[in-house]
Amino acid sequence: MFNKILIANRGEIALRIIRTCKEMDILTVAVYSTADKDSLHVRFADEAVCIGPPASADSYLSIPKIMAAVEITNADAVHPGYGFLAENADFAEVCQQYGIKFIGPTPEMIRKMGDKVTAKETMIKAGVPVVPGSDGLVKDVKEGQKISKEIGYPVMIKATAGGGGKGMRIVKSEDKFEEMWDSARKEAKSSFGNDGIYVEKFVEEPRHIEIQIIGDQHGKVIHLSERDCSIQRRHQKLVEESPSPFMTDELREEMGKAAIRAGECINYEGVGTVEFLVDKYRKFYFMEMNTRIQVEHPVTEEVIDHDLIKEQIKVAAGEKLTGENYIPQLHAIECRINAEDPYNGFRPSPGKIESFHSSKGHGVRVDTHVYAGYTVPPYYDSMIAKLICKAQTRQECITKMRRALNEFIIEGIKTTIPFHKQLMEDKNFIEGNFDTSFMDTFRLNERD
Ligand code: MV4
Repeated sequence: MFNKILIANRGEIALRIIRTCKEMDILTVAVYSTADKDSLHVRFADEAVCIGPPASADSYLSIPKIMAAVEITNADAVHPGYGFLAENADFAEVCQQYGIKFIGPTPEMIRKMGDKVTAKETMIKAGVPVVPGSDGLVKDVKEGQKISKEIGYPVMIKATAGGGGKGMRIVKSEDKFEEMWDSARKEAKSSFGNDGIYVEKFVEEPRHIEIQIIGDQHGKVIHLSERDCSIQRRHQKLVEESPSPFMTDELREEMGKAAIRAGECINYEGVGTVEFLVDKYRKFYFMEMNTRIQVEHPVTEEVIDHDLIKEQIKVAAGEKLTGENYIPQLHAIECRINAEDPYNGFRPSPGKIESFHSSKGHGVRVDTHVYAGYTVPPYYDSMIAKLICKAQTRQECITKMRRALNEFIIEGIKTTIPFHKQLMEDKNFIEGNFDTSFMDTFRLNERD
């Protein structure tokens, strides 16, 4: 097992990783920018190293600075958390070269899944269903139009370096294709420095359902069931839950098998998520694979009663997986609490938290790094807490979430709590009647 892990991250996930390390008797090193000097991850780690000014590029995204911190503290592993360097194959490679274990998959696996066309080709080989579309990259408008005519409009233009909706366009008819193609290419070029484009059939009214997997270094891959992440806004997830209200035992069996095949075909090592689009007929299609621990991992932890960070560290240290596929026994929902004003287009609302009282009680979990008197810096992600509730049934879980939201007090800054309160009263949400377009039509009532 590792002696000392450096956590190359900040916020709630840095704290979350430190907690598990302590329970495993592993020493911890925090790294922090000057904006985070009063953060709890700095206080709770065994050691802390300042790695630079607030800008991420000069601190949490700086490979030389992180490696210098590894060197001076003599850490033998790095946990990247999510975001920042978590899916940076070059960083994983530098760790490898220095003999430091990057807690995650190999650089090759990260690269393969990071390029969407390569990922899709890999999935076809593994027998995982994918959305019908172009055979790899499309070279020009003419070829794109020819393929689109064959598969039928509407189609989606996607960037191979994409993710998070950048460089993505829906095209409804042939006469719009050229314009969409040009703008998608430009956006992909400026966002990723890569203008490789592919085309696929547009899947109507899809749900976003993802399967959590974990693989060890001995070729074993299991799945830990699904999370429904359809409640999103501009590709930012707001609420996640497990099981999906749309799931059936049969569909879980099929999607679970497909996700395991996806992992097995690349000898996947570590925790990962296979994202699928699921249409109204319950047909599912591979969308992308995330090669990291995700924000919403607690939802799975609650329904299967296992610490995923602990399992992740164990497989990274070479331990064999013992468990089998897990099926949810309870229901869990996570509400992301962001320092944003839901009444003003979810505009960021950094600043000083004057008072803070977190919800408590049976079946309530709050993962957060903030406290009364803490100042939310403007430089990073606006998520300040995750409120996770679990109960026997979805209905009870929603009822508990309403109760927990009502006792959460955060004063001094605006948060997304009022949005979550109204969502938990929404008829369509309660009935499980939603897809990824839910937020396009959801309207917040006036401030109450
Ligand atoms: C799609 C799709 C419909 N059809 N692909 C959005 C982010 C990127 N990872 C893929 N995305 C989508 N790909 C086809 N062929 C719809 C989306 C999509 C979406 C997917 C998951 C969650 C929210 C979404 C919101 C808008 C569009």
